[in-house]
Amino acid sequence: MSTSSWTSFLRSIASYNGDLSSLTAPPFILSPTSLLEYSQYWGTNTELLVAPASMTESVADNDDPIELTRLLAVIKWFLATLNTQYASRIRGNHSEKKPLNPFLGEVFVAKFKDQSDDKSLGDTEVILEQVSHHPPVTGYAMLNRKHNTLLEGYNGIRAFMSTTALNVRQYGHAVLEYKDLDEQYLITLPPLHLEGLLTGSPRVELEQKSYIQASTGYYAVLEYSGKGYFSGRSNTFKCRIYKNYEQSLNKANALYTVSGQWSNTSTIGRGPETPSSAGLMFLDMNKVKSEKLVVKPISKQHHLESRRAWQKVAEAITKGDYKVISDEKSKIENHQRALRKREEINESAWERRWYDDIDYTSEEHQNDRYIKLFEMAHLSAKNVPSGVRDTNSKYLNVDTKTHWRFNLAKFNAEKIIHC
Ligand code: HCR
Repeated sequence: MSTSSWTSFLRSIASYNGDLSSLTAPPFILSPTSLLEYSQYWGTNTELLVAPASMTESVADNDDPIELTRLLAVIKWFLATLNTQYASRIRGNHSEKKPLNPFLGEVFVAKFKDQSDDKSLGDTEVILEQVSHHPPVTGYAMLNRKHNTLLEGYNGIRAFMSTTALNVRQYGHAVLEYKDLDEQYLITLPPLHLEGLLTGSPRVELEQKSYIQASTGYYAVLEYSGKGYFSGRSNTFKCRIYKNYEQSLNKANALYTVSGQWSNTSTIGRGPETPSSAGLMFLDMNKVKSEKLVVKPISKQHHLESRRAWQKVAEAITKGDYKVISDEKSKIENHQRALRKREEINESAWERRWYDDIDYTSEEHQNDRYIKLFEMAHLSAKNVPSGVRDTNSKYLNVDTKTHWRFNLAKFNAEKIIHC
């Protein structure tokens, strides 16, 4: 990559604000992968994902309530997803690149195949759909039928530049459900920023806080920092676990604290602090098993499936052929424009395949279990950045509460596109 083209790219993003799709990037900074695919990483670690499903009283090995043991297991899984979503995906010589901007209705389906000897994990189906283009929003679901476990949610991003970093706020949330236990976990999505733009090697650092609210009441607060705050290391976090939200108002009430690097190792201790070097090993990311993602060959994919739809653009990006990239992208964009025009004329809207938009202000959703989780954690259920408190005055004038939710019945009835 030439220094001058990188510098001119940096100059072009210095004044940039908002929708990442409007950012014109030179070929060397383009990724051949659609942003839609990035949500697959919620499902990589099947063993950790399904572990809580079989944690009942009978497996308890200390005096902790089993509900607390399950929350700790959910936190293990969550840390492993942070690693795959934000770090291990670009390990080695790779750095973050600008992903392809998914079109409305684009889908990605695949399976994390159970590779265990006794096939005890079951396959995890990955079901992703681009439910909005402006602003870009992806609906995601990881479904493990063997363990009756479903992780579902949606994600939208807004970005703005500061002097040295691209700052990203995530909108949306995830809900993990162990259906046999009738237990749910609301998970908020942390803010992040891209470091290393000036040196040409962008990488993600998580920041501020994210929360996990269990339907059992247990509550976890994760605090993130990069080099130099908690320690001199990147990808550092501290996670305190409480009996409930109210207990979290005083850190001294923490039942456990887990700390370390979400991309490496972490330790656990009882109470509000963990000794930084001692402490009991909680999770060693190097030992976490990932299952293999199996995607249908492109020739067998539907034209709405990511890798088929973007095939020519992706090939051109790999070859660095800017003319073909731009021609093939234009074809997709023009087709999308024509579809939107037709919908406008027919006064119709693009029908989402497997996700519904749910208005939490409507009467029929007042007893919704997900709203209850927001209330338990004192989080705003409005359309505000993920993890914002319901008391945050900056967002009190936001009135909408529309959220995307996976519709399993629709997916089960799907006749054309299969994993
Ligand atoms: C910020 C980012 C796009 C969004 C990606 C998200 C937040 C998408 C949802 C996933 O669940 C988690 C996730 C992981 C990615 O790390 C994050 C991406 C990292 C970089 C990318 C930017 C748009 C890339 C910009 C490229 C530069 C050079 C301007």
